[in-house]
Amino acid sequence: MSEFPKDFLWGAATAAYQVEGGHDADGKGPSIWDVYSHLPGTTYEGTNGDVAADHYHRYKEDVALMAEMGLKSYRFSISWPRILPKGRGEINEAGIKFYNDLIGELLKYDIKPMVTLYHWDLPQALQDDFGGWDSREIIDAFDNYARLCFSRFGDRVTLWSTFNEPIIFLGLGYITAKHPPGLKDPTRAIQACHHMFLSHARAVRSFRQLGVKGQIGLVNVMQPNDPLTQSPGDLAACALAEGVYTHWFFDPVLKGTYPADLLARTQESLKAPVFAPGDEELLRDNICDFVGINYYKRGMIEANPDENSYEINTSGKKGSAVGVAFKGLFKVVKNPNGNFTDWDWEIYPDGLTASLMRITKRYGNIPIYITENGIGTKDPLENGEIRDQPRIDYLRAHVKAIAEAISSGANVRGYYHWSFIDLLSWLNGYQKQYGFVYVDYKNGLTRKKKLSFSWYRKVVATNGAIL
Ligand code: BGP
Repeated sequence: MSEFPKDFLWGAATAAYQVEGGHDADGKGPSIWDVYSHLPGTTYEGTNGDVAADHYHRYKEDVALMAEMGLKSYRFSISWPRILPKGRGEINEAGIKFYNDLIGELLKYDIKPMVTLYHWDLPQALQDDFGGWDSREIIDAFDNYARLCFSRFGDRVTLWSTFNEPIIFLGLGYITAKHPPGLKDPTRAIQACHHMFLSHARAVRSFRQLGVKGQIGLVNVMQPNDPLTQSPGDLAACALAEGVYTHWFFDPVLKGTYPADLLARTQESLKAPVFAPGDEELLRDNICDFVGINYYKRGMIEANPDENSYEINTSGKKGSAVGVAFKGLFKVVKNPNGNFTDWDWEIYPDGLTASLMRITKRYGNIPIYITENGIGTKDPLENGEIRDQPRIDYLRAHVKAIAEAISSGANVRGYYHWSFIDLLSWLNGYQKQYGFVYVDYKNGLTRKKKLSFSWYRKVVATNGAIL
């Protein structure tokens, strides 16, 4: 017996910068990641996405593997500078052709495309011209880019999301200085975040004005937070973390307003976000159709009287994580009883059930897609095989956790494993692998199916019943 609805979308995901390569092929412009990853000391051992898995040139082979697996849907992102090399203005038709070909290939096998408009690779030209997310000019630029995508691909793509994980690209870009533009400025982070919400709302409005047949949503990383102890300090810190990670990022797109208490507190302490006339109405009138959640781990939260700390484990040496802490607010600490990956991410499937139920409780019967979930491991090729049993164990437990949430009333419509194929991990290089398909970087990027490939194929074929 399967808990999963009949038309449940079993899928897998990637993102343009991490998988495509072809960084300057056929007229593509540079993105902020093309530039940033080439600056010394920014990524693990200087890795970058110049070539990545070379999906740009090998998409047919990759889609054939998806078809062999029986995937119902594939989530990928469009590289903004591939189709608009300067972010606006002149269109690169070769870039449009690539996505048309990819979509055509997917549909040939009945694989439903789910498109992310922004998975972090902002055209560098927009960063140079007006400071990217810092400026309100981004709202028009993003809306024009979204309209271009809707008009060129909207006849065949029916599932769209505007942004992937705003808390990560804005938090790491503007507070912890780990992503471009590499700043430590919380006030600018909050204002940039406001521009992101407005860009999202404008794109949702355009989607409806253009009459695209389908649904549009936004993807957040979901980190359910739990207090380390029941002390009043830890409980208050945990409530704040939950507000920051969850309510701040879901309320504006699902309720059309920021959480009032947190907004007042932020405007008082940081003097941001600053609203312009019309902003409130734009958010209020453009609630989106679904939410995507990316789930990897939970957060254990403690009060933090200490200094800021932004060090994370990017080496894969277990136990080397210092942890993230925000002075006077909260600290994300290691669960003393937890089970961790080599990158110190807690493996906690119950957190996925909890996340789905928290979303359902706060936002009602909103359709939810799990847009990412997976485990980063070092998958050795041994005797020509990749026996990634930890991935299968991780997946089995997490898919069961979803079934549990569905039977308790969560409206989950699909599940996308991260990732379909091995690809670049932004700060962790190619040694942190997530795929069902192995890419042999030492041997001409040949593809090889891992053990998890056949396991997931059975999950898809039985609509989750083999669990
Ligand atoms: C999410 C991103 C993905 C992916 C994944 C795994 O935050 O949306 O792009 O990278 O996390 O993270 P990492 O590669 O850092 O292990």
